[in-house]
Amino acid sequence: MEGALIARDRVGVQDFVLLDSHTSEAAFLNNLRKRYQENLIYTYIGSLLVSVNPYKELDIYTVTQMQLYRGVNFFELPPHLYAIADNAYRVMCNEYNNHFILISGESGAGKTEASKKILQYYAVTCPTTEQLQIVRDRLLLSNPVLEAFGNAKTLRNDNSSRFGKYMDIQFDFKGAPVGGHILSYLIEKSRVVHQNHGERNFHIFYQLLEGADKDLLCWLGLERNPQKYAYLIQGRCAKVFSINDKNDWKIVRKAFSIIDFTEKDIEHLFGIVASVLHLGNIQFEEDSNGHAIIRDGTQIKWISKLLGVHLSILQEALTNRKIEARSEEVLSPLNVDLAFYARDAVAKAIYGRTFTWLVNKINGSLANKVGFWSSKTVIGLLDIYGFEVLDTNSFEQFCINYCNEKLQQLLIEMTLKAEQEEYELEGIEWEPIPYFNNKIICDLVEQKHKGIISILDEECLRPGEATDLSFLEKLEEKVGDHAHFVTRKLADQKTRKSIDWVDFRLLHYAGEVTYSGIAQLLNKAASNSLLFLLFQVLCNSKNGILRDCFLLSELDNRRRPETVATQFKNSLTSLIEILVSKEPSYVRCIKPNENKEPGKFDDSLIRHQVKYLGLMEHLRVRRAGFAYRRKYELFLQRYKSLCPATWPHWHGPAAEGVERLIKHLGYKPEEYKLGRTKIFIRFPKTLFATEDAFEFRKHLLSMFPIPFISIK
Ligand code: AOV
Ligand code: MG
Repeated sequence: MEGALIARDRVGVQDFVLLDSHTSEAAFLNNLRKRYQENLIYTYIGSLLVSVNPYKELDIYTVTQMQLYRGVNFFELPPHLYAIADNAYRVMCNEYNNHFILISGESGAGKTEASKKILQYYAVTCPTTEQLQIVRDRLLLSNPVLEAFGNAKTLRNDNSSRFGKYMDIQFDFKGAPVGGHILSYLIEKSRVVHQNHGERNFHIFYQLLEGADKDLLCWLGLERNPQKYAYLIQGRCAKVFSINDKNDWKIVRKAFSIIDFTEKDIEHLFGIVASVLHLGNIQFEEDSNGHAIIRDGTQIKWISKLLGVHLSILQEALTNRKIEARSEEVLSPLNVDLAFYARDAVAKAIYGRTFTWLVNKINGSLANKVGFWSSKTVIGLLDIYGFEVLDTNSFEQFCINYCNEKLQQLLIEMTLKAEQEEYELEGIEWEPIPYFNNKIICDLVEQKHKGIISILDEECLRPGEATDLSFLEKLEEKVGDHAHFVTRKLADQKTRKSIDWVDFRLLHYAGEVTYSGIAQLLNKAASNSLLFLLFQVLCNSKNGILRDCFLLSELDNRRRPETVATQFKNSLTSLIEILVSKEPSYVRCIKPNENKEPGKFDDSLIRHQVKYLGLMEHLRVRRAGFAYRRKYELFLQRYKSLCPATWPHWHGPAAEGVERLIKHLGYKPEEYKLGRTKIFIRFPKTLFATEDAFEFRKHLLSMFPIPFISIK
C-alpha cells in the first residue's frame, strides 16, 4: 500500500478525475509535470486524452505495445493514444456507428504525430487480407507525400502542417480497413513565394534538390544548391538539423509508386515543382516606357519546356494584362511591380491547385476497390493546423485561427454544453459548471452580414477602391464595440498595447492576435484581370496535371466567384456537419516549451494552454458527471442475456427492464442514475464488469447453447 502511494506520488495519477485534492489548477499542473518528468506524456480526463509533446523518441509505440492495447478495456492500461484508437474501433465494430478522433492543440503540440500513430495502430492491429494489404500501405504512405507538399519548417515546428486534413478510414463489416478518403483545407500558398526569417518553403523543394539524381535535376534545369533559388532563400535556413531531406525524398519516391502514380504523373509533377522555382528566379526590369520586361530569358525557356507552353505567349502573359476597351480586348503592359505581383500570384495558384490535384489523386488510389457495399463504417482523423501567432499575421493566420475557434466551439458544444444540457433534459440532479463559450468569437468572424468575413466580402466587391484602411473603417463601424475586437482606437483602453492604423486585433479563445494586410491580399477582382493571360497559358499547357487544374471554362465564367474567405467558411461548415454526425473521441495536445526541447516543462506556457483548452472545466464536469450513458433500449438489447428476467425477451418498458437487469447485476446506488430515456453510469469500471460478463456469456453460449447461466 505504502509502495503504491510512493509510486503515485512520483508518477501522479493517470486520470485527473482521480486527483485527491480539489480540482485546482495547481494540482492539475503538478500531476501533468510529475508524469511528464517520468516520460508519461499521456493522462486522461475521463475518456479525453491529454498529451504533452515529449520532443524525444519514446519506446511506447512498438508493435508489442500496440498488441497490448488491442481489445483491452480503456482504463486497464496506462493512458495511450492506442487506447483511444482501440476504444473508437471497438465501439464502431460493436455498435456499427461512425467515429471521429479530434486532435487539437496549438502549433507544435503534437497533433500530426498523434494522427500518424493512430493510423499506424489501425494498420498494424486491424484484420487484413492479402488483397487489402495494398490499402494499408497506401493509407500509411499517403502521409509522407502530403507532408512533403503540405508541411514546412516554421519557427514553431520543424514539420508544421500548412494545410488542414480530415481523413476517413473506411472499414468493412469484419473491421478490416478497405479504403480511405481525405479532405484538405486551405493550404498556405503564400509560403511558396515568401518565408519569414527562420522558416522554409514546403519540404518538397528541398527534398527534390537534395535527393534527386543528377539526371533528373539536369532534365528539370535545376542546380542542387537551394541558395540559387529566390523562393528558397528568404528564411535563410535551407538546411534544418532535424530534417533529412535526402532520406525523405526516398520515402516520397517509394510512396509515389505504391500510391499508383504513373511515370508521366511524376514527370509532370516535378516539372511543376521545378517551374515554380524557375518562376521565382525571373527578374523584371523597366524599359524606356516604364513597362516591365524580363531581364534574362533562361528561366522562361525552362518553364516553357517543363510545362509545355509556348515561349513567346508565356513571355507576353508575364508582362501584360488583358483589358476591355470599347468592347474590345486589348493587351496592356504591366509595370515592374505588377509583373512581380502577377509572377508570385501565378506561382501560388499553380502550387495550390497542384496540391489539390495531389489530394484527389491519392483519394483515387485510396478509394475502396473491394466494393462499395463492403464499406460499413468509418473512423475520421482530424489533424488541422494549430492556433498560431506570428510577428506578422495575415489572411492565412486569420483562417487558421478561425478554424481553431470552430473546432474549440465544436468541442464545447459536444462536451461541456451537451453533457450539462443532457443531465438537465434527463432530469438528473446537476449543479451547472460555468465555462467560457467561444461562440461569441465564431459569430464575430462568420455571422451573415455582420461578421468580419461578410465585411471582407463586401470590400472585395469594390475592386481598386477597397484598401486595408477602408476595410478597417467598415469593421470599426460594424463590429467596433464587440468585446473580442480591438482596433487602434480602442487598443489602449482594452489591452494597453498600441497597434497600427491598418491592423485589427482579435481576442481569440487561445490569445490575442493582431492581423494586418488582409483586405489588400484579397483584392481578388483586380488580380483576376491581372492573371487572365497567365491562366489562359496554363489551360493550354501540355502538362497533364495543369490541364486538370486550370480549366478554360473557368475563364469563360463571368459569374463572380466566391471569395477565398467565404469558401473557407463554407468548407468548415461542411466539416463540422461531417463531424457532428459521428461519435467523438478527443485528444488535446499540449506544447511543453517554445524551444522544442525534450524534458522542459514550462509552467506558464502550459498553464495558459490548460486554461484556454478548457481542461479544468472538463475535469469538473467529468468528476461530477457520468462516464457512460446509453438509451435504455440499446443498453437492454446488449446486456439482456445477463438476467433471467430480461432474457431472451423483455416485454415491458425498456426502462423497467434495465432496472431489473442492473438490480440483478448488483449495481450500487452511487454507481448509476436513471434518467428519462437513458441509464447513466458513473464509473467506467462498473460498465467494464458488465461488458466482461457479457463477453463471457457470449463465449459460453457459443460453446453450450443452453437457456441461461447466471453470472454476476
Ligand atoms: P503539430 O502538428 O501539433 O503542429 P507535430 O505533430 O508536427 O505538431 O509535432 C511537432 C514535433 O514534435 C514533431 O516533429 C516531433 O519532433 C515532436 N513530437 C510530437 N509528438 C511526439 C511524440 N509523441 N513523440 C516524439 N516526438 C513528438 V502544426 O502542424 O505546426 O499545428 O501546424
Ligand atoms: Mg501538424
